[in-house]
Amino acid sequence: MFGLPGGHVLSIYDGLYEIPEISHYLVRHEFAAAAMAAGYAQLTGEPGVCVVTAGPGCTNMLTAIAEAHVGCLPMVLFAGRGATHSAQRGASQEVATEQVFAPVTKWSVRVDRAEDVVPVVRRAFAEARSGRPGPVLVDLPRDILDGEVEDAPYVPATPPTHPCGDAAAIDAAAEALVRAERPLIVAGGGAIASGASEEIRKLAERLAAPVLTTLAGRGIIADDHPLSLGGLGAHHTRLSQRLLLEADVVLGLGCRFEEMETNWSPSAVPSPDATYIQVDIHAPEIGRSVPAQIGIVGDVAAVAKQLLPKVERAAADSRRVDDAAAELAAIEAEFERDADSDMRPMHPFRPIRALRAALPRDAVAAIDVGCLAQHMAGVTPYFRVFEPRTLIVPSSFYGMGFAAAAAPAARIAHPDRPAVCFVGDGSFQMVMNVLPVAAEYELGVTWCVLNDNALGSIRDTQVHRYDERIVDTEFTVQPDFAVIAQACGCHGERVEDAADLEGAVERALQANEGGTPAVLDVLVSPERVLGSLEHFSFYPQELIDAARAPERA
Ligand SMILES: Cc1ncc(C[n+]2csc(CCOP(=O)(O)OP(=O)(O)O)c2C)c(N)n1
Ligand SMILES: [Mg+2]
Repeated sequence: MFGLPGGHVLSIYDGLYEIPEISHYLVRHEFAAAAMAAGYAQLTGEPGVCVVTAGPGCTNMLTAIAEAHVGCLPMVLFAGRGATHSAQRGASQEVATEQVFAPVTKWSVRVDRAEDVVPVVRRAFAEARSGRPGPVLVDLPRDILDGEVEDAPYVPATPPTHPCGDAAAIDAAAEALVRAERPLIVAGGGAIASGASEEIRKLAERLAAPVLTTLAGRGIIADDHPLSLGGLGAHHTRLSQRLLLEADVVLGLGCRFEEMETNWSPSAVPSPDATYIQVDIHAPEIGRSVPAQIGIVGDVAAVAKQLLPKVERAAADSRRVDDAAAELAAIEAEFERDADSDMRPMHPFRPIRALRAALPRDAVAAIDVGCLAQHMAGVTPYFRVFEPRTLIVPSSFYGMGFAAAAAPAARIAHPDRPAVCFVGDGSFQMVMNVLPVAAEYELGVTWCVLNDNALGSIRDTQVHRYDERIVDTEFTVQPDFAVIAQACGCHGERVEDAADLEGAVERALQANEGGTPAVLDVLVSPERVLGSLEHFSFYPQELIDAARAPERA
């Protein structure tokens, strides 16, 4: 449970006094409570829970809740509010929070009778986890919280079901896949939510189909599996882009092809000539972004299990995979070359490579927004991800600081695994108040701040689209992040020289092992990768063409 008390919810906190089995993490800003709860949900699949007070305590969570809503992360949020008898009279901290949160939650409910508290809470957990998961807000007036209810036996919330797909649609999909010459699987956050790792790997192997993952889908197949071949949109490589455009049958598993991934531009979505099979647990999602020829409403793992015996006869052609391996190796070699360069400030690939090398396969990574963090650490093969539920990422809401504020939850979800967060200097400054929280609870994570002294993604657009007319995207005063870290009880180091990187990473991870969080403030150059340029429609075509020029390849 993550939260920060206020007068309206003291009854809940008083209850916690007697229930030591419930761990409560006190944050310094409610945004971090919601971000950590969402991060916990992303890493475990179980609802993250928040307790916040009325009005501002509740609205402070809004941005992180919207992120969880867009990212389909289960959460239950308990918020206080004024007593029922003072409603509508302008009482202190009264605002219609159940309405404020309605568009960004699966269910937003105000409880007006003490007898309803227990059934509503039970339903809140069922609702948060069922079907397409999401956040639920339970608004609790102060007098209801102070009231008495009759003791009732504990009845757990009904666990989620895993619906199968329609039999005729499954047959049609299997037939298309068996006939396909160049099948492709695209897996997203829905595949992670359904725990479909094993089934997707088997399907891919049986079909010899490359697997592309959205950012939220990363880890569904290990990035060193020969069929794990990259991402989409801002996270694509020339290989993954080619595979997507050449595919004759695309099997989309819990992915949306939404704007952040594709801009819905013809160069980034399945070819209109391809057969697109879309599997999603949420019926209105079918065909929403890209028209699907075959839509299957169901749980990804359940549907994949239905498909598996029916694609037994698929003629697996491994030549495509061998070619892809050679192309991936070439991309990897370019990455190594950039990471090796002795440019100063250093190339951002350098710290990304150093951290991956120092971390075990099952380490947790949180990847924040911005060019340097998300568009670099988010791309295979620059930062490889090997297991599902080892990644905290924003969804298409794309709020700065979400992953950085959520990062300490990594050590709560997976206490025995190291955790790193890649974050831009602009985004980190939005949420630095999470440092004392991590220190207080000995949540040993490392924030690697990729510091280009700018809101680089936006500055970059001013350079390329607005004729270098830079307005308010560079910082004149930049805090010393290492000193701030130390002042908050964390380990902190600034790294200016690439030669110092390995030592600094080692010291940070060592501090983490002892429960001390760490900040590495790494001064990096404002580099961009081809994928991130090409993705955004606002870059001029000449620039994209230049970046694609053969000398880069
Ligand atoms: C809350 C929020 N405000 C503004 C934006 C728009 N935005 C996207 S990336 C970015 C710059 C991020 O800067 P930084 O964290 O330093 O990363 P960089 O792009 O420099 O790598 C901004 C302002 C956003 N996504 N979220
Ligand atoms: Mg920056």
